[in-house]
Amino acid sequence: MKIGIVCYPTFGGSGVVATELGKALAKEGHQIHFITYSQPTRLDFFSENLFYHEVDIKSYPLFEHAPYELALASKMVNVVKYEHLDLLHVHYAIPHASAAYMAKQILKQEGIDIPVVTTLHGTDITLVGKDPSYEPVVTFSINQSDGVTAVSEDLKKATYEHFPVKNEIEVIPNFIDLDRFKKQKKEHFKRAICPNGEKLIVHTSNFRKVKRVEDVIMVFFELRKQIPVKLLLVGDGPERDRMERLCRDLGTCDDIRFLGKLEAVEEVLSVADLFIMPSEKESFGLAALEALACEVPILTSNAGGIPELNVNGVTGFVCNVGDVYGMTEKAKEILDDANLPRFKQHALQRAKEFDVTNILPKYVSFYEKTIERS
Ligand code: GMT
Repeated sequence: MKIGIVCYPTFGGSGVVATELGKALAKEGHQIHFITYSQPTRLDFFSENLFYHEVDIKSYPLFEHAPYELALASKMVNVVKYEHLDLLHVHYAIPHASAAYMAKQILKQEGIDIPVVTTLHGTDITLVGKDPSYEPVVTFSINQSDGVTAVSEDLKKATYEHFPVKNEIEVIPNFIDLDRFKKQKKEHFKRAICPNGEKLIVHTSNFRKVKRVEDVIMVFFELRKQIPVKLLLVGDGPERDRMERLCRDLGTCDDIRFLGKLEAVEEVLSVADLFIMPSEKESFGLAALEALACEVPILTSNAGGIPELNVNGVTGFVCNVGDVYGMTEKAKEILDDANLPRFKQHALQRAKEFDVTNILPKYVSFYEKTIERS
């Protein structure tokens, strides 16, 4: 198939999933055309089946905000027309699904019927999408898509709860490439960070409020009173300054390192003993799956779709959002030498269920079904 993939090209989970999906499809022989405003972060290798089309956003003194959606729709029209695409797959509803609808209508005038698949990722539904300033357009464009998928059962449920959506939504969970995300030998790195055999905790996120990074720090603060631990915080975002201040106020700076944005997050995960994801909202929790793949148990909140990934008591523990003391107790249980090897083993076993080779066929058959129907 010839497939156009539209996504955010940044570090965010939806862009990562879209890019990894395109790469995996290309390896299977499909021709993939990425349509984004800059080169996707994970689009890091050459393949005769991968193409990248940059959306050219023209600015003009009249525009306070350049109309990205129009530039994107125009680019979609041209790529579908000249590359003879079979299907457009847009990741994250805003504004990709509505731009795809516009492109579809324009192409219809020229006798081309392009099927559109929309994948809902989370905040496009649970946070931004349900805001009255976007809701009517989001509802409309989901209903106009020829196929809709969501990355978890919880997100599917949330979509039906928040929007008058009539379309059938198919759940296709996120996936992981176990060839890339696997435990690597990085003992020297572990010794440098934990010279006295401390247990190492890792958190990665985009440091937005919804990630509750302060809970990671507070769990660490409580835990540090009881066992020797160190904390690595990977990523960057609006909350980072506040979190650095919190570490200073708590006097924990010597044991916490802020690493900023990292390409090779799997190298850090390879030396971790525990991954914490205390999010307020999380449709799937791709970062937690990346940790599991590197044999790291996960301590998570029970938000959104996380419990569909984290098997309570097996791959880690699931606690109520904001339950810092409960999380501290569970962290201690996981990090106990009598338990840790078992949790690590189960982490890898669970990650294998989400291996790209298991999930890719679900997308391929969804595409085939959608093309056949339209
Ligand atoms: O988590 C974010 O803020 C980024 C966001 C995105 O759209 O890039 O992530 C969402 O999509 C990921 C990939 O499907 C999911 O793993 C994340 O759980 C989801 N984030 C939220 O629901 C908050």
